[in-house]
Amino acid sequence: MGEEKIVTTTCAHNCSACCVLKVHVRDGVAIRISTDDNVEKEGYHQRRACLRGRAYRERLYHPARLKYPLQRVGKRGEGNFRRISWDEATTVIADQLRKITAKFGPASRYINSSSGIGGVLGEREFFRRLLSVYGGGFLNFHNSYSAACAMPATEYTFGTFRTGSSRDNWQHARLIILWGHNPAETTFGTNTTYYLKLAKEKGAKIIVIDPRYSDSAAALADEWIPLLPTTDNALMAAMVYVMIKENLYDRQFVEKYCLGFDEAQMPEGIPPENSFAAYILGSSDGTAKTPAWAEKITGVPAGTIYRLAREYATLKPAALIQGLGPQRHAYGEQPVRGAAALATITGNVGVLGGWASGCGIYTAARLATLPYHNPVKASISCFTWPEAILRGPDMGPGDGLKNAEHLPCGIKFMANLAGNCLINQHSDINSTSQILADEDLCEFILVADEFMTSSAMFADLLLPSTNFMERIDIIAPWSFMEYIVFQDKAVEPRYECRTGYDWMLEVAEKLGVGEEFSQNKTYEDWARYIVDKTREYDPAFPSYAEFTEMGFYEKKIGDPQIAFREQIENFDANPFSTPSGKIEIFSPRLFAMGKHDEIPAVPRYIPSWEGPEDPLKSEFPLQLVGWHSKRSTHSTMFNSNWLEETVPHRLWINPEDAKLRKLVEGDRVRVFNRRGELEIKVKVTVRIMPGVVAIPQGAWQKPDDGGTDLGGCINILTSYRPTPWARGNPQHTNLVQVEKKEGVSR
Ligand SMILES: Nc1nc2c(c(=O)[nH]1)N[C@H]1C(S)=C(S)[C@@H](COP(=O)(O)OP(=O)(O)OC[C@H]3O[C@@H](n4cnc5c(=O)[nH]c(N)nc54)[C@H](O)[C@@H]3O)O[C@H]1N2
Ligand SMILES: Nc1nc2c(c(=O)[nH]1)N[C@H]1C(S)=C(S)[C@@H](COP(=O)(O)OP(=O)(O)OC[C@H]3O[C@@H](n4cnc5c(=O)[nH]c(N)nc54)[C@H](O)[C@@H]3O)O[C@H]1N2
Ligand SMILES: [Mo]
Repeated sequence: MGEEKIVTTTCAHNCSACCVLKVHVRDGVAIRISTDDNVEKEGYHQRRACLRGRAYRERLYHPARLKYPLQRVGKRGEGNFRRISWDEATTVIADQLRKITAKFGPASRYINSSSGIGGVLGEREFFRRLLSVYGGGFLNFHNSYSAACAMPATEYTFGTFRTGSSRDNWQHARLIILWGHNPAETTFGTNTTYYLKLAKEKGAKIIVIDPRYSDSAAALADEWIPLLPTTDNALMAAMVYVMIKENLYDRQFVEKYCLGFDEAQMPEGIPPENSFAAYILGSSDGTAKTPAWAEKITGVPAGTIYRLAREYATLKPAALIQGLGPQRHAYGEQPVRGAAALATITGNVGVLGGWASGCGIYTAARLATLPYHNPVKASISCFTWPEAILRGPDMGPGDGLKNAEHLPCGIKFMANLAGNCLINQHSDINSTSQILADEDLCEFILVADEFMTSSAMFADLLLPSTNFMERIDIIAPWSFMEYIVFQDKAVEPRYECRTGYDWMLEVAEKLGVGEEFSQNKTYEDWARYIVDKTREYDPAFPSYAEFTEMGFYEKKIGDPQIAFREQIENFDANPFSTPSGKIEIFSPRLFAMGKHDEIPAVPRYIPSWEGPEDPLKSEFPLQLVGWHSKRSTHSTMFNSNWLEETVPHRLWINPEDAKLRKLVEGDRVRVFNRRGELEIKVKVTVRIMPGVVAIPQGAWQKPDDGGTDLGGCINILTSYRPTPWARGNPQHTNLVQVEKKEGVSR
């Protein structure tokens, strides 16, 4: 038996964190995975990995891994493939690129949003480079499935989406509100719950606002306030109502830093009844947004709303930290603008222990990316790719198209690399499958993955990838980006699996652009390039040799970093980067869009389609939300039996709703609406409020012959109806019915 060696690396997937994985390797085989066991000391916190990273060996050695390139036989989407050689595979890609580019031009080529590889040397990054050196670029996308609404809503309010501060701020907060935020499962950067626990130890009260009693509520909260999904803005508006009526908001702060809170700060030329206060008091629409009004909509008792408003306005400083769940909804732009308004009028922006709210991105470190130049400027919202396939040339700026009045043609070449957003992670699987199956629409679909996912089933050509244990890369967490990690290679690639750069180089050579693509660099040379570029931004960053030896670089920040501190401390010299230089509670740019019902200029409660006020509720009475659970990162790891044992896939349902349907724990049910149907077992629990059910997102779709999904993938039920302004994904907004599956024993 050989010696055991330990290779230190980190997960590559998209949970937002980068924790320490120590891979114990003997005779080339990973025999165990442990994690950070360094001694905790002042300034050093362990970056301990969660159950997913610790369970990675099952994925690495999974018998179902893709082993060699596969080419489709039969109809697209049926899932029949034949084995081909890598030489054949790269020839097919080169031929298709040549043909489709000649026929339709560069804007017909699209690289789908994907998050399987978090490192900067991922397949998607290199493919962008390939398409920029061959054939004149590709159709861009903007937004993300993660924060489609949060990013623009935050930017329009504060002039930037970087509204996060460093987490050591929280120890100075007296109150923390986790609003639709569940970092105990979603992590939001390694150790976020650790910082929240520190804050609690120092005396902060923690309130969680979520339809579910989430793991974060269980682990951290002094109080859980359940509310019906899509109704956050009604609760927010009523809080503002209380603050105005009881004169609890920070008037001086509002007068100095805000646009359009009340009549006094409205921009010139806009009728004053458009102010936020006019909406709240009902002078513009005849409805005062009282706690009694909000109670009927949200399900939160008026008394609780009064108390919450008073607490948030008076326990200062206070941090209202929002997750991204509330914005993955039909009118997801509004809760983000609403929370930002609350943080602003309570004077919690730019102060130690406060929190500006909004999407809360915080970065200290900066990591370089691969170079590419894309001459195509047109960009679609990433959620709208099925529309771009179906009716690309008819899409215009009203459909979220940027930098173009229309597209020259639909998407004809689709590259889906390290992602599952063709099917599993995109909405409305049944209608999306039809679009993808039509070979006259999109002419070629290239997929690279480790497994036969539901997206991979639609590939014309399917490539087997290495996983992150089988290659090096450089990566940083996307939430609270304070450090950069070297992802070391632990074991050799299995079967015929290859890393993206490797096969793309072959494609580039077949297209006659090998040297332009590679610049004569090996894969590792590109890692060196990234380090050298990163050192240009940050001279303290180590050399490649030092970095790979240390495995880790932390950007030292010193005192707590506070977003907008400069603006608040010296406003005249440092206005906000909005057009008015102020925090735009009233947004003149949104007002100018002229779509006041769905894209209001001040944050508003908009009764949602498939929300609690939709008449469709008589047929589909339950609101269904998804959530990002600890057992997987999206669909990655959902095929792990180890994790299924730890966290079984269940529909959460309240005992009241279960009783109505004569359901008991573990019963198998049908969950359905007009878009589709799935089967799943139930967990009957008071951890979810009545009227709402929840299914973790990420389960693998497994359709039976009739199209019912036996895998329990929520996206068979979700809607493709983009949000009005961001054109984002409303994947938590759904009405469904739940029925016991007859004839099935538990
Ligand atoms: N373990 C794990 N961690 C992950 C991921 C993962 O897949 N698995 N994914 C990562 C990625 S890419 C992202 S974008 C983030 C996602 O992070 P989030 O978007 O914040 O995660 P969600 O679980 O969708 O939503 C957070 C909470 O919002 C609640 N919620 C749903 N609807 C509403 C509503 O209308 N109002 C309120 N107040 N609450 C609501 C949900 O019950 C949930 O507890 O997580 C990251 N972290
Ligand atoms: N209903 C609903 N749907 C959602 C969400 C929701 O909250 N509700 N959340 C949305 C969000 S926030 C996001 S970010 C998206 C995420 O959606 P995706 O970006 O599709 O993420 P994953 O499902 O993790 O898919 C990643 C794929 O990459 C593969 N992979 C992993 N490592 C490698 C590798 O090294 N090489 C290659 N080639 N492949 C690899 C995995 O096997 C997996 O198939 O989902 C969105 N979909
Ligand atoms: Mo995401």
